[in-house]
Amino acid sequence: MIDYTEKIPNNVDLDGDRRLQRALESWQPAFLQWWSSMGPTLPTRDVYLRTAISVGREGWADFGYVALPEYRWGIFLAERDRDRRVAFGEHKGEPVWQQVPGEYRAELQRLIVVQGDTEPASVEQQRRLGLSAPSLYDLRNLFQVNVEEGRHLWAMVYLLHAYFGRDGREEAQALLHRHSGDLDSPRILGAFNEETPDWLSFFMFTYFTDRDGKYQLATLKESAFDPLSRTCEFMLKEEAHHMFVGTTGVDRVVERTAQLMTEHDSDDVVAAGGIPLDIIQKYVNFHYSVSLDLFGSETSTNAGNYFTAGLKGRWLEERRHDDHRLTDDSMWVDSVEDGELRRVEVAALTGLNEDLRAEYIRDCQSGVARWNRILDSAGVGRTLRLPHAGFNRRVGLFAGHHIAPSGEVLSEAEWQRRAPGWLPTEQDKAYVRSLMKPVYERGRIAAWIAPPRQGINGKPFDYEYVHLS
Ligand code: BYC
Repeated sequence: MIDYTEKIPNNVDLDGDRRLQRALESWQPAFLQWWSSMGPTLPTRDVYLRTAISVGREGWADFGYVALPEYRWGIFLAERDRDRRVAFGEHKGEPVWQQVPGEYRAELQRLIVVQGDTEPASVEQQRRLGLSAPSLYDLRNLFQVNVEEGRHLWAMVYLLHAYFGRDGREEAQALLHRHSGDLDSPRILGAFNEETPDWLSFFMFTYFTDRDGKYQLATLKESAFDPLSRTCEFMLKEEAHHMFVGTTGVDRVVERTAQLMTEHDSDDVVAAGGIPLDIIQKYVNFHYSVSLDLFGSETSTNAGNYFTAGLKGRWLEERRHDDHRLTDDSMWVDSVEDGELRRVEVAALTGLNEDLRAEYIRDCQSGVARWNRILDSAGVGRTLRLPHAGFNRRVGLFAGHHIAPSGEVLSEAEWQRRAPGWLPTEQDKAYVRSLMKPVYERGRIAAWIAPPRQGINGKPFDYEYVHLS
């Protein structure tokens, strides 16, 4: 169980390590200051939120009204498995590490900092969305995601403070000083410097970008550094709700658009206040492609080194039927050569980012299949699709090339001419923004989105999920 009598709720016996406790207690006011200046801008009295109360399988969360700044951000690690052994790389079979081995210190710290940096970044990106939520239900879900991203920041800061000494404490400070989109001090990864200016972007972000989070956390859960593994295991539990917000959010936008298309027997749903399918497709194209960049380059010596060292495994590592070392294996990756797409054989260790990305793409495909089922059952004879993995890429082997959603390699001029048909234009974004009017009456919902099938924690949709101040 988690100790909530402490200033920092935790299940890591913080009480037993006064130095660490003091260090984290001195970081806490900086975090709260960051939350008040960079967190949600909409003033609220309280919000119906879940808070973690244990890390066990059953009943780990408690629901109730909480004033946002009083949310109990804490440090929760999944239970320790005392027999756990390294599952891959050159240390395969050895007991997992409870401390950071000196030779891997820099790499581990880097991975933890990159992971930690994304969490506050997303809160910053989403800070103004409360001003235009389509319903109280959605507003509550936004805040739930935000407080949990804040807690995920705590999770990484704990590791930095507990295991990386002075460098770790400095990195923990820096996590509050970089800001999404800041020209002088931006967030580390590309997608986290993009804007999330409207709720369609928010649903796409929670579908595509949070899903990268799911896959990256799952590979860090495999880590030989046990405290990181246990931290990520618990984070993944919370992450499931973020996926749900994205999946059902896009479902509901598609459902509403399909409804309006059939009602008006037209693709043009603008007059009826809906979001045209073409715009939804462009948002899919954008968010999917920037999220593909988050996996790093298709060929990466970093990825191979992390794996060999035991720092970062593969998706479901223990279910893979190979030697879990991969020193003699190879795989194929797509690349552009002489203006054509080619398959290139690379060492399996070098291709690990691509291995993970392939799992992610399969998962994304399931969302598209869902949305197409919604269109189909509404009788709309059109479909959404994922663009080619090389489309709109800034990182990796496709960066610097222009690939159409169909996979066709284009010249610069051709790309410039056709890109407005594939990526949201200023006009598209302005239209979506024009729909973003807050709907804060109980049980009501904006016209561009369908209501959810059910509410949160068994409550109805028209429950008063948020009390505004
Ligand atoms: N933007 O060898 P390469 C989440 C850098 S999301 C900018 O190709 P590597 C969440 C890279 O850092 C999950 N820079 O890649 C979601 C490297 O720089 P250095 C976050 C990029 O290292 C929603 C250089 O390019 N967690 O949790 O194999 C809401 C060469 O890189 C980008 C993690 O990412 C980019 N997109 O892999 C809230 C897990 N991509 O080191 C939260 C931890 C690459 O040479 N991170 N670069 O200066 C990692 O595992 C790896 O750092 C990456 C990159 C997968 C990101």
